[in-house]
Amino acid sequence: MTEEAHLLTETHGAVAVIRMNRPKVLNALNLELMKSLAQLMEGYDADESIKVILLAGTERAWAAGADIGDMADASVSDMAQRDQFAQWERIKRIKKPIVAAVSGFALGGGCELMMHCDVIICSETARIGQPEINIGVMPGAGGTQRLTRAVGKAAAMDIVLSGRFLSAREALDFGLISRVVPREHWFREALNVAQTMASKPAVALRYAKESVLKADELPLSQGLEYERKLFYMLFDTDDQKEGMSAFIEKRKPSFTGK
Ligand code: CO8
Repeated sequence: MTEEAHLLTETHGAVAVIRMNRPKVLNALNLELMKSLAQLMEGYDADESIKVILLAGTERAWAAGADIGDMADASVSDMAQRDQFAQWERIKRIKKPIVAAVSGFALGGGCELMMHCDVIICSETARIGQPEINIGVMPGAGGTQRLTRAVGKAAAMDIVLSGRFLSAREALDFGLISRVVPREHWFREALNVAQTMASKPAVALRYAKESVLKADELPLSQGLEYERKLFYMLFDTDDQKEGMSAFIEKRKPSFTGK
């Protein structure tokens, strides 16, 4: 395990694990952490030996939001000059699947970071919310936009305007997260999900992620066209030939990622 500022990294086969590691402030997301996170993810995105990124917090907190201490005295121009959202844009552009392993608090910027991930595995202990309203602000990294697309207007208004915390079960019912797992297995289960995903053909994984994300951006007819083009393009890959031949020959496929 190596240490990179506030992040710890390790690899499990083709899964790169990044653990946020500011436990004293419940993994509050300061600029340094976000910069390192974007940089690490870009590195893994370019690394052929890595197929899936797993982002985790600690057992007590995934992340309790942006670092309030860093923002409390900031002026409008301080905030604009810091341009923290540039780091979030970098994370948005990662092409490989990102699995979130969430335990404990996922609040404010923490909830928004969770929503930047593709598959969200939560311990039953998770407490999820956008409590910015309680400290005089509002969500700023997608909490009014991605959340509304994920859960619909009525639930998003409830979450954002009340600042209340959802349980993992409630978040699952709202469609905000992918799975809830027992507290003692939260990391292991998320790693299993990531490792299973990493055994799939790499180009299909990448196009499938790209296509699902387009559903938030495009009208249905354009989204369907986009999907169809990517579907056709997969017939240019060795893994499509291998996957379909293996099915017909009743054997396990051996994917090369090409
Ligand atoms: N920032 C800085 N420090 C924090 C944060 C935070 N977001 N959250 C917790 N901490 C610190 C506490 O100050 C405390 O430090 P210390 O031990 O030195 O007093 C330590 O973490 C432990 O926290 P608590 O003692 O409060 O622990 P509790 O178990 O009593 O409570 C809570 C846990 C409920 C999570 C509570 O800490 C809390 O409410 N935290 C703040 C949650 C919040 O409001 N989050 C939203 C922040 S604003 C935001 O995210 C805007 C995002 C905009 C986009 C991103 C741009 C960068």
